[in-house]
Amino acid sequence: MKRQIIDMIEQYETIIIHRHVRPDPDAYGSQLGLKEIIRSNYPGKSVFAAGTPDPSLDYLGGPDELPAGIYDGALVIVTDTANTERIDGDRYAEGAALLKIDHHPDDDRYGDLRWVISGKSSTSEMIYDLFREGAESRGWRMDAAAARLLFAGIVGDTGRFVYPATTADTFRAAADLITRDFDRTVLYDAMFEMDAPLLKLNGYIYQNLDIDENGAAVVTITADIMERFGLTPQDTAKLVSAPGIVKGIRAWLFKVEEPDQIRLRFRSKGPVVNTLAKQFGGGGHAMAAGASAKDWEEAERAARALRDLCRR
Ligand SMILES: [Mn+2]
Repeated sequence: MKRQIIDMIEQYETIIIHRHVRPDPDAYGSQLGLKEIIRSNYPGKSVFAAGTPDPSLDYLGGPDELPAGIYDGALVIVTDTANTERIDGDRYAEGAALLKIDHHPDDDRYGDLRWVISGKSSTSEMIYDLFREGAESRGWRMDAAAARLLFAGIVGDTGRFVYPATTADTFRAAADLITRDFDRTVLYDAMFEMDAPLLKLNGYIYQNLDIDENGAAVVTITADIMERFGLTPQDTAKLVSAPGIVKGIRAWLFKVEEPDQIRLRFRSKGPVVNTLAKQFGGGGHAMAAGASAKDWEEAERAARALRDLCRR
């Protein structure tokens, strides 16, 4: 598969790389890291990063202006994005070929070619593996800028090497990346000054994930918890997809305390959850939906309904 991807990259003069909306360091790291690797090893190619800039990730770089007509005959690569609805930039299908590189479950099998390793720590680690293949078969080199990006993506998606998807291969990739000439201290400052509270909440979510034998999981985030971490209910929305990486999980519910209601966010990797959301006065997509409950009792009913749904 990696050889096939490298062949594909070599075939195209113009390559446009997309990632998901509401980006995180792995989205930026895999997108911009891959761009940097291709650009530095094939100086003749035009390589672009698509998407909306996210100021909180400026320390990693940002997307490019896309010239008119740039998609004609181009290879489009989408990194770290499980389904087409989450792709940032709606022109992703306008190229000559579409390639998906991702580590989430392959529920939305989009693209002419897909390289998906569900359960891998990060897409950035996959880009590192692709680089190794390129280094062996084509003599690819990696500069410090690319190493810094991939390292940031791995650190971000593993919660600093804590989450269970962190393997010996992840550490081997990181071990190689840190031998390249970038300043980790400066990178850490930029990464963790910004989102230390979110990382703490992320850790809290993994530790308190109430998952049953049918793969139904419930996360409860009270006002107390948010106050302890210095976060708002809106901040918690950034983490709603996080449990998707947990082994055996099929569908989950985030219950988030707001001033006058409990926000319910349903996510799924199989069971259709928007019907549940509708039962509680909300709606949304089959795999991502939301509603609100007037009190904790109603929120608990939603949790029971989710567990019932996964039992079927
Ligand atoms: Mn990721």
